[in-house]
Parts: sequence; C-alpha cells; structure tokens
Amino acid sequence: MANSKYEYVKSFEVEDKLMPSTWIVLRIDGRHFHQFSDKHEFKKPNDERALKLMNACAEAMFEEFPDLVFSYGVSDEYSFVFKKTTEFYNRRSSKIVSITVSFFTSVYVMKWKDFFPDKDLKSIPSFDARTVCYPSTKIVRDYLAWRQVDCHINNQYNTCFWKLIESGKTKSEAQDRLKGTQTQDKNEILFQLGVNYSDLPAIFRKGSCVFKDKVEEIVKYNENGQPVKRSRNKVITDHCDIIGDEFWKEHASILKDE
Ligand code: DGT
Ligand code: MG
Ligand code: MG
Ligand code: MG
Ligand code: MG
Repeated sequence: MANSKYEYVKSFEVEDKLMPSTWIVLRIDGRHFHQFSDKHEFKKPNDERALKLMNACAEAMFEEFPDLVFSYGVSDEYSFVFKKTTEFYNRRSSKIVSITVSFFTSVYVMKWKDFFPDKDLKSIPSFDARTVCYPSTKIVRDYLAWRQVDCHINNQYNTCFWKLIESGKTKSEAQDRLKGTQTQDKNEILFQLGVNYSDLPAIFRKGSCVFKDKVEEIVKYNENGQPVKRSRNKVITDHCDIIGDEFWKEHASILKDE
C-alpha cells in the first residue's frame, strides 16, 4: 500500500536496541511497596508468602520467555538474565521492559489468592523495570553478587531491628542501638536476643534463585525393567549462595559464553 502523508510520524521514533552479544539484565522492582506491604500487613521483616508469590512470578517468566537463563529475587525486586545471544524482540529495550514487567505484574495479581487466600488485594500493584547490558560473565556475576550482598545487609539489619522492637525497644532506640554496628555486632545483638542468624530460613538470608537446570527424568522402563532416562530442562527455585564459585562451577552451562 502507498505511504500515507502521515507516515512521516514514524521518523520521530527513537532506536533503543540494546548492545549485541551482551548479557541483558532486567530488574523489576515493586512500586511503593513500602505502602503496599503495610496495607497488606506483610510480616516484618520478611513475609514468606509475599516472597513465594514473587518466586511464582519469576517461575512463570521462565515458562513464558525461553531466553531467560537465570534470575535472582529479594524483597520486592527480581533480576532476570537473558542469554547473551538473545534476539528477543530484536533486543529493543522498551519492548523487552514493557512486555516482561506487564507479564510479571499480571501474574502477581492472578496468583495473589494462591498465596494469600485470606487477604483481599486492596490496591493495584505495579512494578518498574529497566534493562542493563553487561559485556562479560564476570560482571554479570558481580551484579548478582551485589544484589545478594544487599539482601544480606538489609536482612541482617531488619532482623535485628524487629527483634529489638519485639524486646520492648522503641523504633528510635532500636535505630540508635544499630547505628555504626558491623556484621559481627549485629550477630552478637541477635544472639543476645536468642536468635542464631544462620538458623533463619535461607529464603530470607540468601534470597531466591530461579533458573533452568538439566535434570534426568525416568520416562519409562524398558522390557528388562531398566529405567529409560531423558534429560530435560526444568525450572528450579533455590536459595543458594551465588557470590562464591561453587554454584557457578556446578551450573557452568547457565552463564556460558556462546
Ligand atoms: P520504590 O521502589 O521506589 O517505588 O519504593 P518502595 O517503597 O517499593 O521501596 P524499595 O523497593 O526500596 O523497598 C521495598 C519495600 O518493600 C520496603 O519498604 C520493604 C517492603 N517489603 C518488601 N518485602 C517485604 C516483606 O517481606 N515484608 C515486609 N514487611 N515488607 C516488605
Ligand atoms: Mg523502585
Ligand atoms: Mg520497590
Ligand atoms: Mg526494592
Ligand atoms: Mg501490537
């Protein structure tokens, strides 16, 4: 069809294609979740059901978007890593951001009742999202380590803070007590309050990883009764350490350069 005289408006569109051959990291974060968590009376400092709802959204992302290789979630945020060679929406940032964040938000709303059967959704949740390109595996790992260190620092502080409140301190007394304290001091405070930090659930201390892993599954038994196995990509949710080398050695295929 011939171009209409209105076609020229397309020339105002800006190119937003992300750099080729780089890991695309997408970070989604709850908007005003300070209020949202208060309104829905999330447990402090960690609400296991709220975290599991976020994990369910991440798992749904893996079912929907095949180029995802890894994701890490803590609090109201989730980071997703797309494989280096992805051509998802031609690597256009606005397409990637808008499609994924709207999908994630819809799943959050759809699955709310599965995790909070006793609570109505009282306000409309929304999330922001951004993409960042990282050129090397090392930097992607450093990015993920940055998020997990953040999880640890915040969780340790918040756990201390709410334990001090439970023990009868006011909010400002608890803040004063924690001012300038290091990791060791906080562990000591917790210990005095009867908490061994390392006994807390891993989902709180480590955050959550959702990723695809090859698992061997028995598909049938042959005529001799021997199992016939097939390896399949399965979406796994775990709360592992992603700062050290161990996890990445065991799952070398996740961030392999292609
Ligand atoms: P933003 O992201 O700039 O729109 O603002 P917020 O309010 O979402 O702030 P952000 O993302 O820096 O921090 C997350 C907030 O969500 C923080 O105030 C604590 C709250 N939150 C997240 N997970 C939990 C939880 O499991 N329990 C409770 N009580 N609060 C949580
Ligand atoms: Mg935010
Ligand atoms: Mg937020
Ligand atoms: Mg946040
Ligand atoms: Mg369309």
